[in-house]
Amino acid sequence: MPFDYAPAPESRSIVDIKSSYGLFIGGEFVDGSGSAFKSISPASEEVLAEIAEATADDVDRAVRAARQAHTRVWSKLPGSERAKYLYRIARIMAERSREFAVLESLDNGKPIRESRDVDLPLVSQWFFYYAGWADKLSYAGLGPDPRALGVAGQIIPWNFPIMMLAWKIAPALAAGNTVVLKPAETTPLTALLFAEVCQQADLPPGVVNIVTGAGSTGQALVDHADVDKIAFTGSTAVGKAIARSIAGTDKVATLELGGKAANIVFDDAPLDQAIEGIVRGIFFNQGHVCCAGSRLLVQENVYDEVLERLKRRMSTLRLGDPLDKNTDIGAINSAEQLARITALSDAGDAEGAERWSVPCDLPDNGFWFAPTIFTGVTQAHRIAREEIFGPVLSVLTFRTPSEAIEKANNTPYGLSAGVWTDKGSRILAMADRLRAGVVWANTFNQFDPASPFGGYKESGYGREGGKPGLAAYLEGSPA
Ligand code: TAP
Repeated sequence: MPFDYAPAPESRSIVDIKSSYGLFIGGEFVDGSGSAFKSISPASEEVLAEIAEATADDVDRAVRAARQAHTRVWSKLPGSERAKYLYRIARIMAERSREFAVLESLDNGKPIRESRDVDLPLVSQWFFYYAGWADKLSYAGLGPDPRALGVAGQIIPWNFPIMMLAWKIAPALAAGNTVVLKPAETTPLTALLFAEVCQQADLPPGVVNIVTGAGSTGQALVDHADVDKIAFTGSTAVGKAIARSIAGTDKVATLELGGKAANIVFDDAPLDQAIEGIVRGIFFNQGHVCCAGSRLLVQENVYDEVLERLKRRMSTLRLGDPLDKNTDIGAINSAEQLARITALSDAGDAEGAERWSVPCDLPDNGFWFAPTIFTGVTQAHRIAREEIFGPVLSVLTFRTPSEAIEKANNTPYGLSAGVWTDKGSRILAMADRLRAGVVWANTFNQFDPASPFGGYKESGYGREGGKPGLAAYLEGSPA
């Protein structure tokens, strides 16, 4: 039984949410020409702010501002000067991290424990890391005179709004590009607060531009003739549409798309740690994680023990107010995403898998889904093949390492995988045969700016993070 905890809400008074926000173009907030939309808190459905919608004309203004800033200012600065701005942003993000964490939890629904301890620390780490690269491009094996691509159009999803912004903007600026970034429609607020950070850091106007809106705003950015690169994170369907749109143009792209990762537990694994890793793998960020360990593969002879321990551990997860410091599971990001998770889970029932959910009370308002596992899942089930992007785990079994590999690789995706075993040699052998961009061993969902991240197959192409993440913003790079 979970302990009873008194509520421990983080105060939201540190955040000053304006009633309405414009677009950030050329260093200033300006009006949008489209119809304003609302951003709500998914935990309560409270309206947080009204947001301007950028039309194709507004996107054009932003791209022109970015081009001008690139030609006149940013491309002329030595790397050491660009680094100073990036270090400044990194420091401001660290100083204002509590404010950003509260705003992120309000707008996205994720627990403050995660936005405070994972997302925001990674944001400043990303800026610090790429600041360090900015003056070393010529000595890094990236060619004798590495040149920026120019203007990057960046489109990010709602699951890690400020973290995805940092993953995109830090390497682009370090490499000498200017950017136009479109946050997701449901989570624009931290990107707009970041625009204020750009002003605070005295970043030259036009180096970073933020255009808010829905898919059509993203499409206008993709279609703009003067954008040199598209960096996209989101669904495989939209990623494919973007690849089709830019085919035959000079634009380059990195696409970071969906996943259906296998988390493989061998019978010699340290089971206490493995249980923590399974929970972290699928219930972190409500399972709204492209590299989530959404397919658990357990060796048959430890299946009963793993299942029993997993259910016991899951029963201690606390679901509720994202701003409560005791909360493990926050709100689902939107009504649409909740409907998707519900529909796929219902398909699991209909196809004969067995559902078990943590017994817990769901709040009356907002969008919620109890942490759930399905057992008796076969590889043919939709819940074993399709990305659910929610707190739902499909459990399968295996007998031999070869069977584990075969099942793990039996997916159109190839973003990540996890291996839990006592044997180092087995870890290496498995990592060699798993078709996944990232393989975690005896851990899961660990991120580091120095470590490249990206997928195979329908999980996309190109890498973010590390030196490859920088090369993706330089001329002549393969991505
Ligand atoms: P997407 O529709 O792919 O959204 C990602 C970003 O692309 C958002 O900023 C979105 O804008 C924008 N966008 C939508 N249509 C576009 C278009 N035609 N051209 C250019 N940009 C466009 O993902 P979603 O709707 O947020 O989620 C759908 C599914 O995608 C989820 O269920 C999940 O399976 C998957 N997903 C994967 C990831 C990662 S990290 N791999 C992240 C999020 C979602 P709006 O948000 O404003 O529509």
